[in-house]
Amino acid sequence: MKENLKSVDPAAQVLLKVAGQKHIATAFERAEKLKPCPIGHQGACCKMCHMGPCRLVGKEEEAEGVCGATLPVVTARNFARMVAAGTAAHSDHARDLANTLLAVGRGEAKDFQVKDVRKLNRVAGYLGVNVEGKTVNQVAEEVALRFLEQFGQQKGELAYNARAPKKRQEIWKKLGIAPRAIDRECVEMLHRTTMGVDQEMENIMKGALRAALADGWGGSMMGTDISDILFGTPKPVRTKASLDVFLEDHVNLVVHGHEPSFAEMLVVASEDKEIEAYAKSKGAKGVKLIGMCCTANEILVRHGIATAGGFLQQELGLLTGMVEAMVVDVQCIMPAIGELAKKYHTKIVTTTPKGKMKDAVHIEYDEHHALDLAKKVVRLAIDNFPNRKKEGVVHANIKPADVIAGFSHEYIEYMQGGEYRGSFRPLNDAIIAGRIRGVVGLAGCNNPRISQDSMHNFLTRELIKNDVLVVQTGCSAMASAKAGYLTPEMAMEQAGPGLRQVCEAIGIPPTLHMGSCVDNSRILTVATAIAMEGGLGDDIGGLPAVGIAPEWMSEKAIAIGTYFVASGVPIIFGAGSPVSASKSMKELMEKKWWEQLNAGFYFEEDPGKVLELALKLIDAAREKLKIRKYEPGAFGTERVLLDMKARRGSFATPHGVDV
Ligand code: BF8
Repeated sequence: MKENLKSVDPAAQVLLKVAGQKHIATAFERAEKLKPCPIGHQGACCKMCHMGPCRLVGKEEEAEGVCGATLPVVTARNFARMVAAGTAAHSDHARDLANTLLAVGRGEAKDFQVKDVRKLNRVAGYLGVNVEGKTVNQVAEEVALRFLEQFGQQKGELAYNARAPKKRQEIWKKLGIAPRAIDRECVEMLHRTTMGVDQEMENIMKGALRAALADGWGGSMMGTDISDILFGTPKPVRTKASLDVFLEDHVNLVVHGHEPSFAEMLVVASEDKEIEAYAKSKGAKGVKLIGMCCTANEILVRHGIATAGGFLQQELGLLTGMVEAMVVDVQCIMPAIGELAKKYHTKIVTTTPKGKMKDAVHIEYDEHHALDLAKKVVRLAIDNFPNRKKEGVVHANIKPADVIAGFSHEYIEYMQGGEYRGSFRPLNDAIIAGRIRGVVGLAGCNNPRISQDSMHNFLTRELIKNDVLVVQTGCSAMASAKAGYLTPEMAMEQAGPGLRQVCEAIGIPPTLHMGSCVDNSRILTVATAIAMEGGLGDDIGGLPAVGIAPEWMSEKAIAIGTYFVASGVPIIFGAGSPVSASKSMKELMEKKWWEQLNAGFYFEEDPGKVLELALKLIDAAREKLKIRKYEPGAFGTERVLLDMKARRGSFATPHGVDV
């Protein structure tokens, strides 16, 4: 690992050099100049009231703030609030989607239709909505209303809790952490962590587990399902990933953020014939839509739209001087892009009342007039094309990597038996036989305090080499995409022989891009399917599976990590621990949670140790399941490289389209 570099992405390195030459500071330099506050970094700063903030760093567990709150209570409260915020972010995203589905069902959002009726009907089943004798739109309306109830219902539990294995549901009930309603869990967590309410570390963390589950099996799972219903369930598509996807002779329009609805319409608008003609009238050959962050993942897995990368690429993208407009909505949008854009001709367009930015153009998105608004934004970008300064254009001149992405739960199932006999049997058998050692969900952000992509790339490479199937989402998937690990050719070359054989037989690459961060819920669905298939226990807890977020930075990542642990998947986070101030918290998360949840939450910054721990946890799970001990190289060593041309049929989609 080249940790001394700010980024291991060669295109990012070129743009960082350009930033230096132009004396433009980016997050990379700001992170160098501004060291993290050591007190807050460890979770030891309490600012829940105005008697403080009380700084408890370096103190014993018994150290108290003015009110008497101890170090474990303070760190637990800080952690729980991160979970609540992360859950709120994913779930508010889902709420907007549910309202869009409602508008579609009622015929009020004419530019959208239900694209996956089969998924709508399956979801209706989960929610207890009878579909007999109803039109697609009537079902969509009822499903949307049922989804909206999940936020504020005053009785019962979340409907999707029932999608988890029975054993897991019993664990949640026994511990009192089965989520009831999404808003309720977020509100209760904020209440309980305010001054003078919950004074017991373990109880606070139980609340955090419940709030996190309201994200994983609530907001995030709803977000994924509604997006699939409205915009289509992903199946493999081929595209490109790099800071070099901008085209000099095109209008470059970047869509950045998280919610997919407006992005879907921008895809339609940018391909419109009239729009193309308008672009030509301004001297461009057409409009190039480019994704960034999780919106990129959404339109990448459904439409094969190229991505400029993840969180740390947003400033670097603008430094190419080729971005006519960057359309943003919510989450992970750096305020710094506003000032940076002013140094170029780039227009930043905000689209939601929830997220405005000084000096940005505000064009508010409304699903009732989605396509008209999308065309308005694309025209704004086109009008800005003549303002691009030719002399300011920078190409990284690094060939963009090919990417194959779009591995939904449905597609993985389809690949293991076809349209009518899809199952997880082949995957389970391969794990039982030891061909596949285990599964790792590699997810989460980039963080400028870590050499960009270094840990993601190192772990991807080493895990597949060790016969571990890697499933990826969010900025982690972007890191693999840019490094070329999402092409079967390259990944197969690096994969261990057992994993390679299985991937060859099933027709999937060893690194599967499953979507955006809300799509971590797809991993929960896959884990449930593996548990229910048989032969590997009857719960998610105990599977030879681990989740890793090696370069995390967002509260959303903390919520995700926590819901995975609550669901039975051990989790390892790099980039420092936000609870390191308290030994009791470490003890709870690494040990006691194993007794209660059959999983633990670890923080480990050393990449080699992260790998070692992940493999150790996988091997321990194998031993407990009494399945064959993993032996490296037991399944032959010949390098069977996947020839994409010869293998084209392997990536046939359920609808018969090759990629
Ligand atoms: O939700 S991985 S930096 S972009 S928070 Fe943000 Fe982290 Fe990227 Fe998407 Ni997820």
